[in-house]
Amino acid sequence: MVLLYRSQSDPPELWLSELRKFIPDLEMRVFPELGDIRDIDAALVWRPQPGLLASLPNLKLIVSLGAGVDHLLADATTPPHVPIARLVDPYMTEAMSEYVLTQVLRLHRQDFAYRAQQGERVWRELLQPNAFERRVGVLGLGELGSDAARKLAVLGFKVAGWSRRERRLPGIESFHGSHGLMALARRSDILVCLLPLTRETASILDARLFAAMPKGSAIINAARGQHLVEADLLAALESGQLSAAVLDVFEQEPLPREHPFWRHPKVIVTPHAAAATHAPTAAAGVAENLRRLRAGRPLINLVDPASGY
Ligand code: NDP
Ligand code: OXD
Repeated sequence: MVLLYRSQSDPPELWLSELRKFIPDLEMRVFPELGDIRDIDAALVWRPQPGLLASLPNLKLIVSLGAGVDHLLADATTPPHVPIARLVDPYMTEAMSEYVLTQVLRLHRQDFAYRAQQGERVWRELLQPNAFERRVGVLGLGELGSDAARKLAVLGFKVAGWSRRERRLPGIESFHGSHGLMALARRSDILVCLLPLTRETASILDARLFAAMPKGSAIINAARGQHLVEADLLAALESGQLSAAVLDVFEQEPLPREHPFWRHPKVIVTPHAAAATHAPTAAAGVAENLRRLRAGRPLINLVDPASGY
């Protein structure tokens, strides 16, 4: 028996019908209707209420209904003996790459400056570098980062990426480990964050990193709000060290109405919308794990709690 806890935008009936395409006899309960909790062996969750998972005595699998699992690992009540699988959905990967390409092109083609000029009715063509003259750095070369990096390279940008372990991707300069971070920052005119939120990556977008980047460079954060030290970003924009920021995720979501990012001329805000979970495309991967659980076969997309992703 599967428990569904908060399906974000998709209604529970949609999850059930999509999952039943793969497992016709699947039974599902939707929180808060728990029924007999001893029946529940798998939970599909997004930011579950603390203590809920620990209260399920026969739980054998937790599935995050998002790619990130920081919401589960940060909760001390998440039972440590139950494996956690995360969402890996090729359509989510495509959606994130669309977001990253849109925002990199917006920065590359000086959209901020042209919008400001339009506001003043100024007709002035700006000097436009070619894509091969623009260095883009991607923090995180996992499911999302590697796809975005590859597509940016196809557009002609000079792309480099950063990962924990050494990665080799065709046409992408690779950096890894803590020593690689500053080297990547120094060569990045546009820096895209697609890291999981872990102990090592929290507050990684900070004054030290911004100071290492070329003057007038820009950042895009589509990972987690806690990657960014917001006060450091505001200071870097104020000093001109950074010229712009595109932010999809925030320390506090929804972004409070009084937050300075809303009206900042050098900041673009999107409401954690870069790559949403969609039951019709995510269900195949989730169902595969439920089938494996039933059959006692090895699970896929498992998270390593020690590394935090
Ligand atoms: P993956 O787990 O596939 O990839 C993570 C990447 O980050 C890997 O390349 C990994 O390195 C690297 N990494 C992790 N820790 C470190 C570290 N300490 N130093 C250097 N590199 C590190 O994750 P995904 O690509 O699927 O997702 C990334 C994040 O994107 C999610 O965790 C989530 O927070 C966010 N997200 C945001 C969405 C939105 O709508 N805004 C939607 C979906 C996801 P290595 O390759 O060596 O393991
Ligand atoms: C995710 C997200 O982690 O939507 O999937 O942020």
